[in-house]
Amino acid sequence: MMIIRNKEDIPSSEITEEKVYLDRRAFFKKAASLGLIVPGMAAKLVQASGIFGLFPPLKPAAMPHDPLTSFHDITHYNNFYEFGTNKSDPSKYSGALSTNPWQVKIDGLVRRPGVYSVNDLIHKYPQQDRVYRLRCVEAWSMVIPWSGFPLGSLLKQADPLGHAHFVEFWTLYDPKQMPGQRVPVLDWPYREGLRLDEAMHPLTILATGLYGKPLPNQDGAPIRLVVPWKYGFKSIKSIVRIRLVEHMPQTSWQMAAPDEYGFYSNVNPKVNHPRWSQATERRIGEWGLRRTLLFNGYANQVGSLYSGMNLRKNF
Ligand SMILES: Nc1nc2c(c(=O)[nH]1)N[C@H]1C(S)=C(S)[C@@H](COP(=O)(O)O)O[C@H]1N2
Ligand SMILES: [Mo]
Repeated sequence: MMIIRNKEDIPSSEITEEKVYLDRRAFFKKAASLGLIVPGMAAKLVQASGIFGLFPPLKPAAMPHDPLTSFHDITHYNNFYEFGTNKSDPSKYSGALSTNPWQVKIDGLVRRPGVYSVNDLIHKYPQQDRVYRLRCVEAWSMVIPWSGFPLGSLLKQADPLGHAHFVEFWTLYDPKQMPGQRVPVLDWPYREGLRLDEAMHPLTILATGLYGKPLPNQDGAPIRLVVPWKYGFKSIKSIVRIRLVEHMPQTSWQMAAPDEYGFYSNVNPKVNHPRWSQATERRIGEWGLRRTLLFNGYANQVGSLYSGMNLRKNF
């Protein structure tokens, strides 16, 4: 398949750090081969080396030609609590979820509410390929070749009313098919929300595939949100309802722990999770750590959405 990358993704100033990074990696590889460090130590050493200035700074999380995370990792290291809370649960237990046919309702403060089958949406809106980083709040990340279409296309079709300021999303609720919903780890169904301008932003997509294949169940089949500048939990999976509302909606993670998971949840290396740092991240499939960038590296495109806002208060 053809993978289109957004050239504006990464400022060219960051390209030069590649060699520096490779040199540092070679150093650690050598040290490891000599038995000087063991794998568990690596991340801590890399982090400490940056702090004490012994080695060049960490490679930033966003690089122009970041290798894609493997299909295997993207489909075997998942968060999808409807199928269990371990990373390996979704690949084991989501296979029985029936995703075709599947309907998505769009309603609330719109002039043209509707119910669409996912098959129709795929035909109606040209599918685009987008390589986006997905940065989980747990400080790991992946680079995923999604396919899908801008959420804004569907919202424009629904035609929001003037007092629609937020968009609310619901995952399917069906404890028979989603055994994780029999356990009250979250307030089911999983719910998420965006401000209308965030939802209309061209980077925000409804994904229906990855690696040129239909979306695997564990990644949110048949249709899921992807908001590349926000922590992964905003990117709600297996959506059945999209509702336009006037006021900021409650989200499942906010209801579970409001001091840990804010409504905005923009990737921000300066605002730590209360229990761990957000300054660095582990790229799945890589050794060591990367330095996390504001808005996951998409600041040029989305920074203006938040001008004048206090991002510590609105975390
Ligand atoms: N319905 C639903 N959507 C969800 C989740 C979930 O548990 N349920 N987990 C979120 C979290 S925490 C992350 S990091 C991403 C993970 O997406 P992936 O498994 O495709 O990498 O999905 C998000 N969407
Ligand atoms: Mo996450």
